[in-house]
This record gives sequence, structure tokens and C-alpha cells, in this order.
Amino acid sequence: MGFSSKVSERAVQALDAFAVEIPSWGFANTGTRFGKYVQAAAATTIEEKFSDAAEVNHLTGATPTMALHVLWDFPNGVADVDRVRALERQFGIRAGSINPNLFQSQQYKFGSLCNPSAVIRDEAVEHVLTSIQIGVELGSRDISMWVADGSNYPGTQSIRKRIVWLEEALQKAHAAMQPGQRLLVEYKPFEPAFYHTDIADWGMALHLAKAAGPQAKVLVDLGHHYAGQNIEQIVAWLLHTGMLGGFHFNDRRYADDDLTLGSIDPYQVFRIFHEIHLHEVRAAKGDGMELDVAFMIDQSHNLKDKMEAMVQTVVAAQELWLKAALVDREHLSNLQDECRLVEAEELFRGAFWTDVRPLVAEWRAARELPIDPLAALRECGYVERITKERGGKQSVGGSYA
Ligand code: PSV
Ligand code: MN
Repeated sequence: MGFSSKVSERAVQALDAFAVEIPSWGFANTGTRFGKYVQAAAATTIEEKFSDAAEVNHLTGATPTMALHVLWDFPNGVADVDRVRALERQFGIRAGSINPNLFQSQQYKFGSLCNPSAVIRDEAVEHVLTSIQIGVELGSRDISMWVADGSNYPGTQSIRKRIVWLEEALQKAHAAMQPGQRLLVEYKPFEPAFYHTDIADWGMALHLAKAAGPQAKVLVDLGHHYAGQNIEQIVAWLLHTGMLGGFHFNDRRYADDDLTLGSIDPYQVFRIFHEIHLHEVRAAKGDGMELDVAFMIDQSHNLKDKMEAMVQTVVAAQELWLKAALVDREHLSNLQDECRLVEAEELFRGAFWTDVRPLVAEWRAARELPIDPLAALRECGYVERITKERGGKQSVGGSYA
């Protein structure tokens, strides 16, 4: 099928505007809670993570930044900033969101920001402040806050006290931020805690972000919802209230297990992107709130090859983003107003079922990018090279060590 020049133009605009951040931990060894499967090509150093990220950007042209996890990527805290700056220059990849790690140290067994011990709560806040300082020094805008806190058994913790401790901690973090920085509050309904998690859903995250201050927003991780949850509705509400800070892209079938974006339910990702495109149009007209939504991937694969999985994810994101950009929003809005249900649904579904791959290929050719990034990855020999180079020194290291 040939595309009209109007469609091609819209495609170019949509793809030019699309960038997604990749996670440093996506290149490192990982596993399930039962064990870890080591891949010879996995990155075990920050240099290797930057190198992998640069290769993904080189192939896709859409991933200029890499999210960093403080404990894994800054073992010496702020002292590691110079090294990361040098790597940014060497590989042409900028440091993206900074992720405090409040879940791995032994003292966090009963919680971090919500630990009943004031001493441990203070240590956790200190770690967040260090993360903010790292962000300041690197010029990173976003601090992505995920707390693993919660409890496993009813009656064993005070849910109410822990709300107050969270409010206090996030206020302290907010007070330490520079203008332009943002605190993104992530929620998750369960895991690692299985009775209650302290920030379980978007309502709690929204409250905490508002209590923290104007630079705090909500972070939606697509894997962090119960089955059947209407995520695009949450997105619409967060956009409406100006409180959507960003996404962690992945997919899930049962619990959060870091599946590839859109691998289980691509229509859901399309519906989410549609809400964002709608909002962008309003923002451009000046009657919507300014849109500033960070797109980040949060996946670490233990079965797929890590480089292939990352490239595949970026390609899937671009295709779904473009499909959603092709919805004729004005026509759809008229059909909705006239309650012409079947026509509205068919228009919406029609955009989803459009094969946009030729359009993305056209865009890639115009931008001098490989037309098929996955094939290009296989042909360029990068994975073979790192497998050889890194294989010998592989241990069960890296993230989640
Ligand atoms: C937790 O499941 C999470 O989604 C948080 O964003 C963490 O920072 C990330 O995964 C990596 O473990
Ligand atoms: Mn996440």
C-alpha cells in the first residue's frame, strides 16, 4: 500500500520527535528470584554498558540517553561522576535518569524510606540526596524513585505511619533538587512485598508527588499494574492533571517480569500512545498543559540476547508510536461526539492495523540509519565481538549481583 504525502509527513514528524531512554541494567546479567543465567556478552562494567547503549543508538537513532542505577553504576557515589562524564564524551551517549537503589542493601530488609528505624530512614534519604547530587553534576533532569518497601503479613507494619514517613522523605528529597530537576514517583502493586507495598498505585503516587512539591510527578511502569487494568485511562488522568512524568516501558502477562514492550499486548501500548498524541496536539494549540513525558525502557532480559532485545524494543516502540500518530484525531473526535461507535472504533483499530514498517524504513533511510536495525546488528558482528571479549571474564556480576 502506498502512503499519501500527508501521512509520510506526519510519520517523519512523529519519528523525529520520538526518543526513548535505555537502562544500563538492561545490558547486565540478571535472572529470576530463583537464580541468574549468565550471558557471555553481558556488560559487567559501566564502560561496557555505555558501549552497548551507543551501539543501540547507532542502529536506531532513537536512544541518546541511558538511565543509571546509583548502586550499580556509581559504587563510589558522586566520586564516580567524572568517569561517567568521560564515558558520555567517549560514546556520545548522555546520562539519563538517575535511579536511587533503596532495595539491595541489607539494612533495607524491613524497608528504606518507610523503615520503622529512624536511623535507616535517614540513611535511605541520604542515598536519595546523593542521587540528586549526581543528577545535578551530570545535568540529568529526572530522579526516578522506586521504593521496594512494604510488608508481607497483615498487622506487622503500620500502613499509616509509613505514609507519613514517605511524605517526609520525599519532601526532603524535593527540597534538595535544583530548578529544572524532577522527582518521578514510581508505583508497583506487589513484589518484593506481597501483602502491601507502600506506593501501590497511581493514586498513592499522585498524592505523594503532590505532597513532595511542584517538581514531583508520577512515573508509570507498564509492568506495575494488576491484570486487566486500563492503563491508558490512568495516563489520560495523569495528563489531564499535569502529573505524568514518564514511563518505564515493558510488558507483562502475569506479574512484572520485564517482557519486551508490546510483546503481549501491543494494542495497549498503541492506546497509551494515542492519549499522549492527543495531549501533544492540545499542548501545541496552547490549551493543554505543557507536555514533558520521559520515555524510558525498564527491561532486563535473561533469556533473549540483551542487545537484540534492546534493539527489538526500540523498533517496537517506534512502530507503535507511529501507528498511534496516524489516527485521524479530528475525524475520530467528530465520530465520538456523534456517538458513531462502530465507525469510531474502526477508525481507531484501522490505525493500529496499519503496517507502518515501510514508513519507518523510509524514515530510517532518510536519516541514514540501517533500514532493518536488527538485521544490521546481526551483520555488524558487535555481539560476536563482545561475546569473545567479555566471555572470559564473566562472573555472576553486574546488576542484581
Ligand atoms: C522495579 O520493579 C523497577 O521497575 C524499578 O523501576 C527499578 O528501579 C527497576 O525495576 C530496576 O530494578
Ligand atoms: Mn520500573
